[in-house]
Amino acid sequence: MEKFEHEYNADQIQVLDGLEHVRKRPGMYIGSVSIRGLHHLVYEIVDNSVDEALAGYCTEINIKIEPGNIISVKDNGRGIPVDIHKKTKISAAETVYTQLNAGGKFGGDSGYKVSGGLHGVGASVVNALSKWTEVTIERDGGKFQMKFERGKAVEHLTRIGDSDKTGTQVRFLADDTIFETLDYDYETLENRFREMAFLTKGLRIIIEDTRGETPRKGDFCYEGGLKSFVEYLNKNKEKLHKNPIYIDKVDGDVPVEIAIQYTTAYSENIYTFVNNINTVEGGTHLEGFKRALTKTFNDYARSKNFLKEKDSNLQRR
Ligand code: 0RA
Repeated sequence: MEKFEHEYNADQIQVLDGLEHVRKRPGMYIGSVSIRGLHHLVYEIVDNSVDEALAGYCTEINIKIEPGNIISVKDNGRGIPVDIHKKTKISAAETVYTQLNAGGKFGGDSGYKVSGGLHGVGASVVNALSKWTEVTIERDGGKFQMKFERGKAVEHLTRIGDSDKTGTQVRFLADDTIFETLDYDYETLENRFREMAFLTKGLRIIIEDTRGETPRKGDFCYEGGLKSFVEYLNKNKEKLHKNPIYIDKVDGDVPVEIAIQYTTAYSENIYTFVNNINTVEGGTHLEGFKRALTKTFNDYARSKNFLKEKDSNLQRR
């Protein structure tokens, strides 16, 4: 294959420095180069599609683990913009995949972003840590494609055909000189994407593993959002009431979603998420919620005289 010779200007040198640093210190960008870091690559790419869903333009995300541990993530969003920057002559799409942090520049104002990831740095980090990356975009009546090797463009964005659809597909092979293993654990990914589907009401996420003899597949779409999540978590438990208590509200510019169901279990299970990220150590959001819930119970108990004047308040755990 013939490769482009091209001279780099100052901005592009900065770009190369950035991606080279990602390859030199991958842990700083994805936490580790163990299987956790490997899975992180997939989450970063899927987060971009989830952002497009949260902006209201994407209804379905298809994730595939292909033979050879190639990952494919395809969405039916608007497609990453393909227009060419006048000065740099580089497409917006290529910029997203080669500039650390460029994601937000193009995706920032498209509705509210509540997906986690590494705040838009995802795509270029994944690109830098992949042996190759291939991005296919459908929009504006065309099908466009670009290819990278270890973060560097080997084929700039080119129109390869017509299309009446819109969307983005990313395929990548993680770099085995960086990662300890390329052997994705299907169940880990499936659990994460089931959870993502619960957290993004109405979004359909399909994951397929076609590496082995018997392909595996998960197809997740929950119109009930967190209510469905709680029903799933409690499916084998004895419930004290049939329907979870469910709140889905926007307060100012803060969307809040809560689902609660009491069971006969002795231990409680509380999961909290902020911007789609599991906040395993809790935080002020959980603290405030618990305090408000306890106060509500106490106020109610007193107003109904379940708690007499001499009684002390119900205490939270
Ligand atoms: C910014 C603007 C527009 C689309 C996107 C970002 C976008 C990025 C990703 C990454 C993965 N899938 C994506 N889908 C969309 C569209 C702007 C417009 O059409 O007006």
